[in-house]
Amino acid sequence: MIFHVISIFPGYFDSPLRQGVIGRAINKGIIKVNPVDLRTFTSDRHKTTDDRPYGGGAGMVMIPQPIAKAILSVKGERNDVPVILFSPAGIPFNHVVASHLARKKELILLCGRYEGVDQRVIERFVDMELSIGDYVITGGEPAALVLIDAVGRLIPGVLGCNESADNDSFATGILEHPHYTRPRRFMGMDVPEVLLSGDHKKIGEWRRKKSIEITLRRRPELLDKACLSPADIKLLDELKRDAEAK
Ligand code: 4H3
Repeated sequence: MIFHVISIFPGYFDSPLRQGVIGRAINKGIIKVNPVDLRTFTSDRHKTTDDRPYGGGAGMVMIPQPIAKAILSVKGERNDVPVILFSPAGIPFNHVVASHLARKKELILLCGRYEGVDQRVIERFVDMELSIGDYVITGGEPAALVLIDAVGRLIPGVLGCNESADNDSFATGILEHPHYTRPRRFMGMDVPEVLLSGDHKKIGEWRRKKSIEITLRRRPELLDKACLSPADIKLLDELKRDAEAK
């Protein structure tokens, strides 16, 4: 999979993409990130990418021509490379969106700066506006990194089989159970006994219970859409009853 990233700061992506699981996937050639320097598509000697907003007001707006040229140069003759813009006004980026995007062969990620990009670029070229959360950041670049990581790790071969995405929060529809490793006792706190028992049926049940418990407490709205077994629903009813009793 190829992520083309259009930005005025193409160097922004260098170090983060050399690290960890995603760095390894790039080295192995499973995914590729192609930073596209927006300034190479400008046509004045100052390499201008922004201008003052029509209608007045604070801040600058990204001018349309270099963005259009950059997108067209990446697309070439192809008509099937989705263009994604990061914006607080986008649809929420989540696991469902990530897993759809993980099926594409190439994506073009457009990173805005300043107040944003000229609306006509969005109308003509952008297929999807995505938001990574309800806050404003100074440019789309961190959002592009979030998308590359979240989508990249879903691509076959990126995670080893010991790090499979199948049990992730959101793949299962609920939050993950807590994790423990050595030492058995840390600052007076013991690892829950059941995890030392070697009884994998009991361990599985305990983890499922903890997952449902933490989801009920922190993100109850996730339970409405989660895929729950009859045993899960019984557990959930008990937890709700306990909570009311208190
Ligand atoms: C995306 C982009 C927040 C998000 C963003 C988000 C800067 C877009 C500028 C850049 C515009 C102002 N902020 N929540 N900021 O995903 O180009 O909106």
